[in-house]
Amino acid sequence: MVEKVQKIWMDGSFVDWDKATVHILTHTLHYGVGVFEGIRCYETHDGRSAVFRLREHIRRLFDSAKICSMSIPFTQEEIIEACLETIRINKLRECYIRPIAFMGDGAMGLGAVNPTRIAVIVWKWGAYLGEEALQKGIRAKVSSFTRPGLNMLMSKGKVVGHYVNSVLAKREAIACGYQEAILLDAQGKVAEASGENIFLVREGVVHTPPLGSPILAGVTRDSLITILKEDLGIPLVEREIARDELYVADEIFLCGTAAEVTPVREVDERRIGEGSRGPITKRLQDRYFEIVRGIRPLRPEWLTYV
Ligand code: PPE
Repeated sequence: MVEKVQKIWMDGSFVDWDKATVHILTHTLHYGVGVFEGIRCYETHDGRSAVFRLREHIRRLFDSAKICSMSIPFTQEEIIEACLETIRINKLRECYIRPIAFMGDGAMGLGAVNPTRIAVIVWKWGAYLGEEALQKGIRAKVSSFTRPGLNMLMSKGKVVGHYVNSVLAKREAIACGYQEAILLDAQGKVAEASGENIFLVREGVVHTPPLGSPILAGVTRDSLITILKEDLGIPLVEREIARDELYVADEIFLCGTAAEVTPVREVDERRIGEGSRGPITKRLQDRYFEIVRGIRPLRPEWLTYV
């Protein structure tokens, strides 16, 4: 259960947690056209709180809205400020931030264009796949569900309805005793996990599917690519990946705002590498946490202090 906080920002003002409700005819509830973000705020080493790559997440929220032909009745700056204010008013040192823009009620039917509504919710969210997952890695299953192709759903948008595919894959994986699902695209190439981008390591080189694949352009993915190239000097290739390349990888890890950097120790009953967190995964994970917590102030522009 999500632990309640005091206030939620809705359409420009704060409302009590229990009053942040919508009408049953909310268009997005029926047809899935809404867009959202997931962002983390960390307590940094000096006790101040900072939001990781807030500007990039809000840019993507507006990009997702544009992809869906939705207009958001606020500027990006206003939504950035709403996120920061929501953290301040609820006095949270660390939290997950969920901005969501949706079509309100009014007209029904697919052609209806109701005014866009927007809210920002914050709550405490610990390790997405568990603390142990970060240390030891998870077991994953290649899903029986396919990631929709590039012209089926718009993969660069973080759109409410897209998550039906992710939820089906995740539920199947859990029902089969795994922690996460890895989805292939319609051509059988590796796409991404249900809520994370995916990387593999082989012979010291890191590989990840390109943005031309039907994957979300993850902010964490982009951060890790930058860290690999610019800080760690580890070679990185963005290219299409076949399913069985996963089976013979030396290391695999997933990344996302919620999942952070999570090692994968097994895929479809094949042990990956030594069956534990690999050395490159560990270096990248350590560096990621040092950056989000401001311990290594290499990229101050990535942190927005609350
Ligand atoms: N792919 C998908 C499908 C996805 O949902 C996410 C984020 C990512 C990749 C990674 O993107 P980024 O967070 O920008 O690095 N998934 C969010 C969903 C969490 C949830 O269960 O809700 C997240 O990590 O916040």
